[in-house]
Amino acid sequence: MDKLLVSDVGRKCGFPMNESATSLEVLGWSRQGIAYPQLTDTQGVSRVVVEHRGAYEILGPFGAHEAILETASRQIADDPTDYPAVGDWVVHSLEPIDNRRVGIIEVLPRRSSMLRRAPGSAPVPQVVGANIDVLALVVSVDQEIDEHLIERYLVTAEGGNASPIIVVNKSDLGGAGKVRDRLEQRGIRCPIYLVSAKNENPHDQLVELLNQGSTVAVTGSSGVGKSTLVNQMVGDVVLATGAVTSEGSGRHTTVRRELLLAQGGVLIDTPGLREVQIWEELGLETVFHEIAAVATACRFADCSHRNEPSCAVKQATGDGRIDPSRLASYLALCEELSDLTDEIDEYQRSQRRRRDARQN
Ligand SMILES: Nc1nc2c(ncn2[C@@H]2O[C@H](COP(=O)(O)OP(=O)(O)O)[C@@H](O)[C@H]2O)c(=O)[nH]1
Ligand SMILES: [Mg+2]
Repeated sequence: MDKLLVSDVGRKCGFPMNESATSLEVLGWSRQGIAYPQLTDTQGVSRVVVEHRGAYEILGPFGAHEAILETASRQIADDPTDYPAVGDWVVHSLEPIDNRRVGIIEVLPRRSSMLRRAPGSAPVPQVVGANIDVLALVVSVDQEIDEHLIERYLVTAEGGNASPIIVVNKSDLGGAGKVRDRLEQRGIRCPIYLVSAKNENPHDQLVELLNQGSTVAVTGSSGVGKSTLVNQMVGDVVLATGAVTSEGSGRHTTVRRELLLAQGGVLIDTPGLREVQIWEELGLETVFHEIAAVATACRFADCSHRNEPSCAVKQATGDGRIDPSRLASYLALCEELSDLTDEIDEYQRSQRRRRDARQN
């Protein structure tokens, strides 16, 4: 593991070590099972902690730096998901490539990625969080629990290869057990923790999770207590180093880090994660396990569970084995995905037409 700590490479290059130097281990590397890349003497590996428009803050064995994409990697990045996102591990130059920012040469293959539709009219995906081990969806006892929204998050997590958990916050107000019972009765199978972010001590199971070196992304609606929870987990010591200063335009701007070290692990709190829109159907079967199990008995393999004859899912809903509200939630997500597929097809056709027109 020595190789991953502040290494001889930096010293050899005379690269100024800044005091934020953080080992990859501390940044959550070891749980991720990503192969360490071949590096030259003038390259390092760091993790993206904040993404700005076209620029990044990275943290690693060589300290905290502002970074931009190398020209060569900018040319490779023709798919929006090729660009670095918060949580990514990147290979970068040790020396600045303009007079202050280091250059990102490569984004290492991701173990997981949280996708949403990119802002703007084109139906293209955007990575809002990368290499997340656990997606913690926070709900609270003093806000209406929206099961459809919860299921949407669960599908996004499962589809992106992160393990979901549900955190029922503000348990000090009472009624948290009831929320858990309701979710479990509905058929939601992921771990559900009852916590109070206002407690002096953070919740044992969350601490345990971070202690294993996990990267945990926190998401949920406004007001459920995400910020309070993150502060509770992070504690004062790390918060003090939680801001990076950049001397960009001659004045000091404090940048909010979206990736924080906490309890031996890593917490990610990106605003983009709060507007997830499902992008792929991968997680549907896992989240709606009871529907998937029954659907194998439908007469048609591509049964949409709407009007087809001999639909086992409709039958199971009729005789109470499947909750009609779960089916509604499932069908709504299927319809959204099918609309998205149509939109992507149309978009790609128009792109092709435009390309052909240019060539003629
Ligand atoms: N009673 C109680 N209030 C909480 C708890 N966690 C957060 N709050 C309060 O809920 C409000 C919203 O919290 P905040 O962290 O800003 O929510 P966010 O929008 O999800 O980041 C604030 O007034 C917090 O003090 C909790 O565990 N118990
Ligand atoms: Mg907040």
